[in-house]
This record gives sequence, C-alpha cells and structure tokens, in this order.
Amino acid sequence: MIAGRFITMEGGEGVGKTTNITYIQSLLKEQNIQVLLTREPGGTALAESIRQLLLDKEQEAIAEQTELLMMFAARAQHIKHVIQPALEQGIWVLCDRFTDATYAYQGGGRNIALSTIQWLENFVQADLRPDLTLLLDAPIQLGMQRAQQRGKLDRFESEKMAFFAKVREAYLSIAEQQPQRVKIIDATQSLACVQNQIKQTLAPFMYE
Ligand code: T5A
Repeated sequence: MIAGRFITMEGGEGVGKTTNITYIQSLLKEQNIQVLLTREPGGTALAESIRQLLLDKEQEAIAEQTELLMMFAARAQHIKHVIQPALEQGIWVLCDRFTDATYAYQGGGRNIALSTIQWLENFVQADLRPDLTLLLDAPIQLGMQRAQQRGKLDRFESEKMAFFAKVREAYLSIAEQQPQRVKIIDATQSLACVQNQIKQTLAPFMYE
C-alpha cells in the first residue's frame, strides 16, 4: 500500500482556509483520490473539546505555555487516531491548520522560543511532516473583515492587530525557509482566482 499524502492549509484569520480546503477535496475526488478532511485544533472528540476551551474567550485567561501544550495535546490525539491511520491506508489527509500555525501563533504571536516548539514537534510527531502546505496570504485587515462578516469573534480573533502582524510575518518566514513544501497563494484575489492558483499549485503534486 502506498502511503497517502499529507496536505495542510495555513494562513491568518479569515483568509479563506476552510472555504478552499473544501475546494481541494473536490479536486482530489475528481481524480478518484481517497481523501480525509480534518482540522486543527480538533479532529477527534477529545481534540475538539480542547479546541472549544482554546477558542472560548469567556473563561479564565490561558497562560501561553498552557496554550502551547493544549495545541500539542490535541495534535497528539489527532495524529494517533486520525492522521497516521489514514495515511497508512493510502488515504490523503487534508488538514485545516497544523504545526506551522503553532510556529506562527505561539512562536510569532506569543514569542515562545522556536526551539521549544521544535522540541514538542519532534516529540509529538516523530518524523511526520506535511508533504505540501498551501499558505493563503492576505493583509491582516482583509482577513479580519472577512472573519467579522461571518459572526462573533473567538479568543484568537479578538487579539490586537500587532499580534496578527507577527503571525503573518512568521508564516511568511516559514515559506521563505521551506519553499519546496510551502507554497504561497495570494488570498486577496476573488475566490475564483484563488482557486485557480490552488489548482495550478496542486497539479504537479497530484500527478507526480
Ligand atoms: N491556532 C491553531 C493556534 O494558535 N495554534 C495552532 O497550532 C493551531 C492549529 C482556530 C484558531 O486556532 C489558532 C489559530 C486560530 O485563531 P481556525 O478556526 O481554523 O483556528 O482559524 P480561523 O482563521 O479562525 O478560521 P476561519 O474559519 O475564521 O478562517 P478561514 O477558514 O481562513 O476563512 P473562511 O474560509 O471561513 O472564509 C472567511 C469568509 O471569507 C469568505 C468566505 O466565504 C467566508 O465568508 N471568503 C472570501 N471572500 C471573498 N474573496 C475570497 N477570495 C474569499 N475567500 C473566503
């Protein structure tokens, strides 16, 4: 059995990750590729409970270290019970956010040392890394406008603009350092243009 491929979708708030990951799912299905769509934090019952705690802004303040460990606790469940078994069965996994989000939000946004995140990444994931990551990039004001149109803001979406600027910078720096894996998609364009970029980026990867 050939292992499935692991594709992740990343970017700041409201840039269109959820909308476009569904589009990718349909592209893969057209090619008769078996695909599993999932998200982080979340993807299992326990990890979804952790997600609720992380996004809830009405509860006690979450310490940065707690936030980081909760992300990786949810991720450990997700990998063991969902991602790894699917890949082993040859199913492609499409994940709405993964560890790049931790580098961007907890590393860039919260200033946690990258070496700490790296240690947890190695501990929780062993050698599991995405094969391809699409980074939807747009100025933070645009993403926030789109997120606001959708409804009430969660705990992360309620952060200040300076936080999101650091998140975006961290994402772009990952893309610069790992251009083979991370492909930047200009998310300021119309949905049709964004999806066209995604289709072109995925094409060589799908037929490899
Ligand atoms: N987090 C996560 C961490 O801090 N560390 C981690 O390790 C991980 C994994 C939850 C939060 O967790 C944090 C980051 C997050 O703050 P989330 O819910 O996945 O993660 O993240 P959000 O960014 O909040 O997800 P959203 O659903 O808000 O944004 P999306 O998915 O990027 O945007 P989407 O697709 O819902 O689109 C937003 C709106 O814009 C429209 C859509 O129709 C929708 O209404 N839209 C467009 N409109 C015009 N033109 C386009 N091109 C458009 N694309 C989308």
